[in-house]
Amino acid sequence: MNVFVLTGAGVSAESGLGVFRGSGTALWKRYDPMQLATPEAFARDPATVHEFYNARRRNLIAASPNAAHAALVRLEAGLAQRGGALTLVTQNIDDLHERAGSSRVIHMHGELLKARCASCGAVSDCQRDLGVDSRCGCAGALRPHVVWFGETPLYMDEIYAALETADLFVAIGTSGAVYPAAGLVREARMRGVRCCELNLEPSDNAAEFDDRRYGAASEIVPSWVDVILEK
Ligand code: BJW
Ligand code: ZN
Repeated sequence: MNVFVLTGAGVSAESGLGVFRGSGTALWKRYDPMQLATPEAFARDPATVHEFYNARRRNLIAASPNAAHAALVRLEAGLAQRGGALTLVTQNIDDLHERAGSSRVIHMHGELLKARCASCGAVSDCQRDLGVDSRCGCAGALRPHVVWFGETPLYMDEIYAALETADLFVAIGTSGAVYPAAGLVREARMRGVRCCELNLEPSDNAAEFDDRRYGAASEIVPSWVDVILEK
């Protein structure tokens, strides 16, 4: 069986990284995304945008993967043993899937521990704070390697190709509010693929899923993986 998993901020919530939408502590309740997560905001006020991502980068470096990340590592190994495969696509810019042990993670919204040169496009590892004076070898300004509103998400061809061979589509901890990620369930359905949602509460596109399980990711992802690997 080929399983396509799409994860969102909910999978890392219990690792202390926070979510974007929802209750009072959610990032986009406290900050305006248009002032922090658009290319226009970075052009207007790069220092403020760097400050926002520097704080999140420090928080990420201090965080650890949780039981949901670990369960997806077990799923990858279990599917491989049975002649299948896992495609793990994440909207998250954290590296908690990798740190848990997932071997191939497709980061469609980029990676916080990488920087990109705004001039030559070179991508480099980045564990430190960035500022307006941070420069690439070519002297171009460095920016966080993340996908902001209005920018094209990464690896879309690879993502659509993986959907072609999927037998099961699973969305974990994502609100279904941001496209094109939120449209992947519809693409999967159009191909006749069964779709399952694992979330704390119903997402904006919950009606598009055939199966739904609600609860904390650290509990429902391990128990769902048990069921899949028993089949
Ligand atoms: C738990 C839990 C627990 C909590 N256990 N679960 C109108 C219609 C359609 C589209 C558009 C439109 N107007 C504009 C657009 C386009 C726009 C868009 O979608 N806007 C919407 C807001 C309407 N999209 C774009 O601009 C994208 N680019 C684009 O469209 O290019 C054109 C194109 C299209 C198709 C192909 C090719 C090109 C780019 C989007 C970039 C998003 N960037 C961000 C910031 C990244 C950097 C950063 O981190 O700062 O990505 S925004 C933010 O949202 C981040 C996330 O990856 C993304 C999704 O959020 P996610 O992961 O779903 O988190 P939340 O917080 O929303 O939800 C958390 C969920 O977890 C909730 O459901 C909780 O219940 C759950 N949960 N605790 C389990 N313990
Ligand atoms: Zn450069």
